[in-house]
Amino acid sequence: MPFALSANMKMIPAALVCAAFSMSLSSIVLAGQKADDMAAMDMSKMPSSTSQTSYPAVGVVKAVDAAAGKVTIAHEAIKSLNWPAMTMTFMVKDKMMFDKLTVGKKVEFQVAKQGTDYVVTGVK
Ligand SMILES: [Cu+2]
Repeated sequence: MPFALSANMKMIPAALVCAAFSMSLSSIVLAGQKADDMAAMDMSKMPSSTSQTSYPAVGVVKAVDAAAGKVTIAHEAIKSLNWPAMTMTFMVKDKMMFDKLTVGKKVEFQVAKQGTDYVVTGVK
């Protein structure tokens, strides 16, 4: 079935060309709107399929609580998240990362949103 779907998708531009010669302008606009709806549907699927997106960040480790799996980092602005620079506490995904999270150290790290929490998913 996926093959049949992709075959149909490839045929749409050809159909639109035919429509341009043989159909009214309103039919072409309608076809365009259908294409927009499909694009919007694809967009709405993105948050769930990319919920593990990691955002790169840089900051200085301020405090470590390995037992609780948390680290406090004074991070620089994270443009991809629209965050200003601030000091905040993150959950740490893998306790192995505490090897690299030393108080006072400047680290490059990755942040991902998990539920309502922001989690450090990687440290360089
Ligand atoms: Cu922050």
